[in-house]
Amino acid sequence: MPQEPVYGATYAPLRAEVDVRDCPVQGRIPEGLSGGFYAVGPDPQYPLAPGNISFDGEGHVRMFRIKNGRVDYRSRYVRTERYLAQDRARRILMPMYRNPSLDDPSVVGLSRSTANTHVVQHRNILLALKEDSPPASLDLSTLETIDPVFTFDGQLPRDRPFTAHPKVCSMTGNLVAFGYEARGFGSDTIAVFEIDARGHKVWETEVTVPYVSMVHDFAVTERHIAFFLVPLTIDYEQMKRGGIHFSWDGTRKSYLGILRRYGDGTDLKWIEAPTCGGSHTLGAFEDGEKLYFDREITAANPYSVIPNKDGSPYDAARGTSFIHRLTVKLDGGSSGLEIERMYPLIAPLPRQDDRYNTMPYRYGFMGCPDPADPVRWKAACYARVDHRTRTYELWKAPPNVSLGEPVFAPRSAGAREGEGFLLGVAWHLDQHLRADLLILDAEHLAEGPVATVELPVQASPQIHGWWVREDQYPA
Ligand code: V55
Ligand code: FE
Repeated sequence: MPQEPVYGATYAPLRAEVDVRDCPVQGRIPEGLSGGFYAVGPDPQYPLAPGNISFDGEGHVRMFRIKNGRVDYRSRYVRTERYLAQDRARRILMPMYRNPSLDDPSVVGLSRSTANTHVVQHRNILLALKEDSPPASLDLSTLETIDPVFTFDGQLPRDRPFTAHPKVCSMTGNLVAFGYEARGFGSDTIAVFEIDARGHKVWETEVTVPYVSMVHDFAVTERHIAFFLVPLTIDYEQMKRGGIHFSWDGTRKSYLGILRRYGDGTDLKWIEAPTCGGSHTLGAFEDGEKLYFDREITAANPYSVIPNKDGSPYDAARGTSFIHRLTVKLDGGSSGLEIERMYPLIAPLPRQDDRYNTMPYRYGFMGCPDPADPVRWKAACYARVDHRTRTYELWKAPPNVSLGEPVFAPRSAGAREGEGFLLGVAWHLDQHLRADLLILDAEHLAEGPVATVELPVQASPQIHGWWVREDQYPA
């Protein structure tokens, strides 16, 4: 059964690869909604080894392909090098999250990627991402794995990490990405780079971090790149004891780092911030004078599955995420960081209209518990926040429903910001996790789904998802 909370990611293993043609639809698929909703999550190929965490399950990708009012569903495991080796051996060969010291000797030198965290379209392929490795490339239509270690034609060395949260630059169309621990296991280097729409690496630089920790996401604006370092630090002692890669070290400060795009990285400034956690970017932009970095922030360790270094138990209240705006002057100084909580919504997986990844933007979308419900964990909602009015609109799901991270699908390539649909998966906790795809009008969320696409079974687990418009598929 899924862990709490009931909104956000659902981690219950499924293992079955599923094909359903012409899923039943309640309501009507909106006119003009054509494309694919892709998502991925960890779905352990074999039961997790004792002490291992859900973040280490093998990546299972799924797709709702929507066209001409019909919906076909398909899911496939990513055939990573790890998956294929374990499939042949019929057992786990890499038993601990990002700790290779316990690996079976037969897999030394293979990619450890689970490809389980995010999927992003790039040119004519789907990239399945795990932040410790290069992407895996998949066929957009069949979900077959094309290349388990996709190096952008040799431009990314096969031992280089690639973030699960690259951005598509709204102005250039470049895929802007980074990898941390870039110069080998435990290194304090982040490599930052851009791949243009023709697949060519057009820029790369390297910067150094104040301490080595999980750098899960970042911010890209027209002229700058920002990292927010939180103390989910590498823990060598824990790994020596056979544990996972990270623990939460609440004795460390957080840091905001800003550098210029297309520079050599020497202008990077780290600005100290109060100790806090959180992982995901909602949106980011600059206005010439200031940079604005909107992201979820927690008071302490955001992950129940990652230990606190001091041995204290996970604190759910201090681990909840709220959307904050980080504002900083772009005058090259290293002070004046402002951090403001924007909304009372608990929202660890916020998303924007992805056509605005690097630009001023107005709307955010997220799953969250009902802020008016005293039993906060029991009611799942989808919300749209409006930065112009600092208000939000909610749709509250029926009871016993867990909602996955939503994605925004524009009504058309040229639609206004936020004009389109919000898509998300609802797992029914009282129906053995049988799932529906919900389609809501993103400008009228409170009215609830305009279409509900029914699966006969559980949907595979999900962390993050991506929308591919019809015009983005290869001809
Ligand atoms: C996250 C998830 C991961 C991971 C690191 O949600 C961070 C954040 C599914 O694996 O490896
Ligand atoms: Fe993420």
